[in-house]
Amino acid sequence: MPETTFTNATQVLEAFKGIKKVTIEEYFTSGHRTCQGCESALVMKLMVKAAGPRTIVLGSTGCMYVANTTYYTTPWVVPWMHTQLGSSGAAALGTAAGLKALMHKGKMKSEPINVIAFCGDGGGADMGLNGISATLTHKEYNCLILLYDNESYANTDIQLSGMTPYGAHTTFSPPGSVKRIIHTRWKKNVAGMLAAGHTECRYVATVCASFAVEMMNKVRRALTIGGPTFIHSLDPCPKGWDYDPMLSHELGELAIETGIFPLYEVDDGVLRYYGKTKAIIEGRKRKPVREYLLKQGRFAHFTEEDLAYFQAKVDEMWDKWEIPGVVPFKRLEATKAALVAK
Ligand SMILES: Cc1ncc(C[n+]2csc(CCOP(=O)(O)OP(=O)(O)O)c2C)c(N)n1
Ligand code: SF4
Repeated sequence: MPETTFTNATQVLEAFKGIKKVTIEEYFTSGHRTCQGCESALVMKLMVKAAGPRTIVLGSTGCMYVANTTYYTTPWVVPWMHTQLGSSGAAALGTAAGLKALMHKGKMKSEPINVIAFCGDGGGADMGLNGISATLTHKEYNCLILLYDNESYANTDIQLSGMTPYGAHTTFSPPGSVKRIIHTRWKKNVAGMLAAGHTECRYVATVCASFAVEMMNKVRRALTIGGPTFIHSLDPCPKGWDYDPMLSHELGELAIETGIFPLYEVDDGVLRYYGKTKAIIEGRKRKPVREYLLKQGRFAHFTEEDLAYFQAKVDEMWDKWEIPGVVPFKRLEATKAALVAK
């Protein structure tokens, strides 16, 4: 076997200390055809800017594949590959394993290369959840899976997914005069589920591009800490959520300020809340969910009763969950007392 210097090391990407320290180079540029105000496109741009040039990006089918690679045009400056709708986990793991094998055998220069696979909420939280779960158990491979969550199967015309919020109007859940609320399921808690269920995965985080530096730094941390890691990004989508594209940034902020989408990371088993979520934990009042919901046409049919139900579910997440916004179980008082007594 040829000599090799392979170490399985990751790139060391220090956190950007403020917006002025963010690098100027872009690796997701012009040439895409996403909607005006598309936050998922911004997530792609920030994600790869944070990762830098020695990065391979893989993407499952969805808006970020279709709108970004149409008729021989592409905004990607780094190597990029499309993978099947439910396959972001397998693509990430396979690519990381392939690079590792080639470098180990001396068939490729040994250097840390970032592998990032992205998926939409349909591709990641529904169809590809099993593959992501499997990947997060393979701690010997360095790869990041980023789920960009626009809360619908957007590319095929806004069908509801397991991440669509309660009551939202989608092409599969149009409100009618007889039945107003068609979609009655509550959104999955994917980041919490993956963090709690994969104890050897060293990094799971939630992000929102309205808080761009924080978002890029979480990507940098995930790639630096290594092993398979996971980030969930909430992305306002003007087409699917039905609002004026200029409100994308504001809606991202409101999702955090109302407490609907908590920002946190689980880093080597330690949970840290971020930004306005941290402020809420420390006592800041959450904004009422109606300030977020009523800016979006997909909730235009909501009555006071629907708003109250939504608010109560979010309140429950903050007031009753064992770890607010992350872990929903409640321990029995007797169990808590027994643990304290030990
Ligand atoms: C196995 C499979 N089923 C269905 C499709 C059709 N399809 C293409 S994109 C897409 C929507 C994907 O939704 P999501 O993952 O949420 O990404 P988004 O379009 O919202 O960016 C669907 C259903 C497909 N490409 N492959
Ligand atoms: S439908 Fe939504 S996610 Fe898709 S390109 Fe348009 S704004 Fe972006």
